[in-house]
Amino acid sequence: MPRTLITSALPYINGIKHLGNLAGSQLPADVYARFKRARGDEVLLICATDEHGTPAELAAAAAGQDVRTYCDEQHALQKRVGDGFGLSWDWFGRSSNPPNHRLTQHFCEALEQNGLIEERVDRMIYSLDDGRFLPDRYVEGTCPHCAFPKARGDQCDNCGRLLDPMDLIDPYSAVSGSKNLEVRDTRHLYLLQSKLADRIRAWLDSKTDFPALTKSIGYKHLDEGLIDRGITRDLAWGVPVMKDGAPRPGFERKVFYVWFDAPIEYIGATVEWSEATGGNWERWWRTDKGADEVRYVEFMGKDNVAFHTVSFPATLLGSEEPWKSVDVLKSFNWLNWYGGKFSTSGKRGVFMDAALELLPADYWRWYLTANAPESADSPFTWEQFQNTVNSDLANVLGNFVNRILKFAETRFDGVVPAGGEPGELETKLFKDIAAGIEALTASLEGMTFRKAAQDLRDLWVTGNGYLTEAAPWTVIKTDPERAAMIVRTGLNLASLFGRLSAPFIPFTAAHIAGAFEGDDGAGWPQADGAAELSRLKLGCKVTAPPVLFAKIEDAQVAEWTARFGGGEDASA
Ligand code: B3M
Ligand code: ZN
Repeated sequence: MPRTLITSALPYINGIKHLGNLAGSQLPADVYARFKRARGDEVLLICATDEHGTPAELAAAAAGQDVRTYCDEQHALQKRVGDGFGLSWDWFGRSSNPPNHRLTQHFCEALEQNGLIEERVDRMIYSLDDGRFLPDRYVEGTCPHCAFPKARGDQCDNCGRLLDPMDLIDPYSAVSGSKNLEVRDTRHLYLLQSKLADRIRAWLDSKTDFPALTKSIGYKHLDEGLIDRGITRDLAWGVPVMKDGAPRPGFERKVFYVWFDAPIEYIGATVEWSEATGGNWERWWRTDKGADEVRYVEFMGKDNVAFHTVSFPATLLGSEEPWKSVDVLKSFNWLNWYGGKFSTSGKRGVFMDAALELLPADYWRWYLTANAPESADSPFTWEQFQNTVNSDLANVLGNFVNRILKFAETRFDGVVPAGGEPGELETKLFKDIAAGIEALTASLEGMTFRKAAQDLRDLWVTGNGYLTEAAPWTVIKTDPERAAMIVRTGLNLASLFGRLSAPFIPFTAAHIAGAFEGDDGAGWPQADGAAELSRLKLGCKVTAPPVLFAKIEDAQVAEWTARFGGGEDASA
């Protein structure tokens, strides 16, 4: 059985994610995982909260909580919302858990043994008013590359460049706003990435299945020249820096940098899963223990790609140990909020918890997959959301399923009827459906999600067209045998649509499967129309499900626009 390991960007702990985060990482990971499971792969879908670093400390301070309590609560919250969206994680771990601590310390040790770690004395920004160093996001200022006035110490949100806090022009403390800063000496561990540049490039060259966007980001960073990277910070919350089983002298009040330990949590979370379920994490991660047979796929927004094509490979390669690395890294552009950006800090846009209060998960899942920001940034608008939901889900899929099941209930005693033989219309339908299944399967295998949604929608449209043309409600008056044939085909189409739709809209797919007695909706259909459209047992009981999708009314759009904002903040 093929084995597929699937991960996504690990959501930061500092608050519920917005729909833009979901669209480019956790949702496609789940769609792909559900598809691969249906195809019979052994799948491990791993996610976790990324809990260390300055964002966690700052958010906890803002919430008036100690960091651990804050992280406990936020982790539970993110888990609940993820479950609500149907994200079918095999494990949702925490980077603050012991396995990640152990692994992070282990990697540093291995890197040091290989001559890739050096202690250096750094000049770092110290805030006299805050009485502390200001690493990463603790300091903000003007970006030296694009002059954006609110660049964070680790990265500029405007131009995407990775920064060193010392690069910022006119820096100020993110905690207090104080500009009363000075530069002080502090000792840190450096990972000598410069020594690994050639190996990382060769590694990236070897990743022939990486999409163009991913490769271009990786090469851009390599071409800019790899500099050695500080992997420790003057912070209290994080993975302690150890040496020979004891706190490393001089590093007692320091921890590893969040971006050093966060990707290691992919492995850490798998260890957590192992410990909790009796699984075997090594056969997913150690190529000497069977992981060479794993296909590892991951999903993330473009801002995270450099860390996964350069920094994390540096950790894995530099360890000289047989770790599995990613085979396909599918990256996404931005889903924008109208013309501007979703923003966690600016609270602009719809967040996952609020979305679920408005409408069931499948409405969002469908929209976000059908409009995935794959080839370019793409905007979320309420109007487009309404349009997509109403035309695809309510008018096409929902209407089809309801129409055929109601008709079978009222005119065929609520069973799959026997009688009749396929005619010309069915022969054509079988061919179209086979071609459609083949296209959809290829799109999902290729992780082109917009195209996959388009393929699925085309299949629904084909089914609707067939039913309209075959018109069983007219035929039944003159030719009941023929009507039975059409209804049987229509019911099989509905059941087929349930299975094909399951990766995208799993809750709805379960409702559809529930309409057919003895149908578990599992498995992935073959590209064989005749076979797939005669699957249901003759005489099997069918029950029309409640209306699958309610149309979104203009009044709702008006209300949501007023509540969440829309076009008016396009330039914000
Ligand atoms: N937590 C970034 C983010 O939430 C980061 C991803 C980590 S992946 C190891 O956008
Ligand atoms: Zn910038």
